[in-house]
Amino acid sequence: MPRRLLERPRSLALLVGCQFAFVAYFSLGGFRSLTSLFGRVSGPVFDYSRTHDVYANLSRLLPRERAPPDPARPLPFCPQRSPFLVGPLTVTFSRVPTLEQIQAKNPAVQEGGRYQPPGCEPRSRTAIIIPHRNRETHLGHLLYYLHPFLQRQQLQYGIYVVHQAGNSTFNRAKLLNVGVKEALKDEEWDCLFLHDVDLIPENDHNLYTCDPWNPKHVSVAMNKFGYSLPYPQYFGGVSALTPDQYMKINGFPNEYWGWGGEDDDIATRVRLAGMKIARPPVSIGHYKMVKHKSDKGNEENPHRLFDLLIRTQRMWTQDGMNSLSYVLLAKHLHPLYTNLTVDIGTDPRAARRPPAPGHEGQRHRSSTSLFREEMLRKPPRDPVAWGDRGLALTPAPPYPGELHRELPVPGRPRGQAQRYLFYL
Ligand code: UD2
Ligand code: MN
Repeated sequence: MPRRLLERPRSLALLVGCQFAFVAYFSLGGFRSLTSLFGRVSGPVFDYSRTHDVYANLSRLLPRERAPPDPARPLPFCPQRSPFLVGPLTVTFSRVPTLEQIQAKNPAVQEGGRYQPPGCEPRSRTAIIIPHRNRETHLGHLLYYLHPFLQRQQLQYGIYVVHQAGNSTFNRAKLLNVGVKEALKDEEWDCLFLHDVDLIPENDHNLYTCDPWNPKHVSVAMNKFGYSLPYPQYFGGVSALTPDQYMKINGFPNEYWGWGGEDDDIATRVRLAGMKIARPPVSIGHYKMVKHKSDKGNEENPHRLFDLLIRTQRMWTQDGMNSLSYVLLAKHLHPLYTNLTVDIGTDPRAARRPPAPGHEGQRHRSSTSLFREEMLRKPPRDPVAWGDRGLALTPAPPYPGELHRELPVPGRPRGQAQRYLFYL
């Protein structure tokens, strides 16, 4: 019977086909690898119902009594995989820690928010760059979680907060360019993490290191989007580039004032510079966003879709690091971070609007000189003085339901549907 089967050409072809499929299936690593071929990298499985304290066993990381380092004998490299990782982390926003409390819990962090693992040579020197204005509470949460998170990963790191001075329209991408430029003056960082102030990583296997070949989009699974990627080109939240990759895309655009569009521009730059977007598996890139309303001074950018994004193709080589101009008003080494207060100018499109009453006589002066005068009259809120205000122990913030998983609906309706349409 089998012999007769094999004699029929159709059965034989079927048999060979099955065999081929079988071999292909296993050589590709079974079902999981097949799905990853189609872009659905789920990665290792974690149980997020069993989370760990981000400070658990942190004292094991403290330097032990030992002989002073011998410069002739270099330290061994830190292990490929830090032995201090615990996986899913408990993240809650029920109380805002004071800066003093965070400092006390992180005795190994040095001035300027710097850290270096004791006893081994780190595998990455990572600068975390945070665009900021008027989000002191969020910054308190982020510092509380980020410091022990990074120490667990045995990285050398520094945290930079780039504070936009004044009240003119916010410009996230330009602040990030400033942060990169200033951070690279301090140190030869291997990796630049561009980090929203309100996103807290929920798994310490999400390594704050760069992909050597491609810019990495890191916040792939946020509670805000039901722990999945909202659309394939999405690049918002947290991303990581080596300085080389950053320069290859000419940095981020400087011309996106107000909310939205700049992240899509960056994704397009990556493609135009001949690179791809790398991502950690969805099961690792978990983030919790502190719930917030939209900010005054960061209203949705009305030009973001048509005027600006469509011009990316032409403009990305001209608008970016090579056209960046700003005035650094102050640099302060705070115990938990380096604060850069910066005048990045104002939206030129806003300047074309009729002047506000009472400013007619000043029209001939540049917005920057006016801005500087305003700054000198009323110095920017100094985050160093938060100790007894913004970050002091507070009434529990009003984030009802914050511990619950959100529905896979964008947190805010503004523009999300349009964002989808742009890429469809
Ligand atoms: C989304 C993206 C963000 C960016 C933005 C559009 C997520 C998680 N993040 O954020 O990366 O693309 O859309 O511009 O999808 N900020 C201040 N003060 C302000 C305004 C903004 O500090 O007054 C900073 C802060 O770091 C904040 C970030 O800018 O996290 C993004 O602004 P957002 O949080 O208001 O916008 P969101 O959550 O829609
Ligand atoms: Mn946000």
